[in-house]
Amino acid sequence: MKLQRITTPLLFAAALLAGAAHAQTAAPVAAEGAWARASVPGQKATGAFMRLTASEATRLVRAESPAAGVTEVHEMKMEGDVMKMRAVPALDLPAGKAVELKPGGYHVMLMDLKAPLAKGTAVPLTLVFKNAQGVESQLQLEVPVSAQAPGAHAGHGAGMKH
Ligand SMILES: [Cu+2]
Repeated sequence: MKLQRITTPLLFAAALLAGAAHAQTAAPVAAEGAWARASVPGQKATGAFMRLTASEATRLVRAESPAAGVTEVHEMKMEGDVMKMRAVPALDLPAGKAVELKPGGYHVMLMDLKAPLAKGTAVPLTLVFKNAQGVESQLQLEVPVSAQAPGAHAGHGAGMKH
């Protein structure tokens, strides 16, 4: 009985510490080939793209950037002959499987841009993930701004507009 009284608070403290440690855990996700499409003055929105690979299953639930008034995770796909875009509440990232965010597919949408994204600069982007246990983690990126995907042929995809 005496032992019980001592161990219970200790276990409780250990659980609290474990919870605190979790909150600071870095996202189990690697981002490769990230780029954001340069925008011209007057253009209010553009997209950011990358390849995400999670080491343990998680979901991309949110994106934030100081460069945009609104940042959303979008999906673009053909519906009949029309290319349509919509916000997705979460993007599943299975363990060990690369998920592409690319023009014409999933992308991070930067809307209500505060200033044009100039080629050769970088835009700060925070990706927020939530795992099956509901624990959130973040990945901070400095995304290079470019007219096209790194390694893409000149002009390819240049006609796509949001
Ligand atoms: Cu979009």
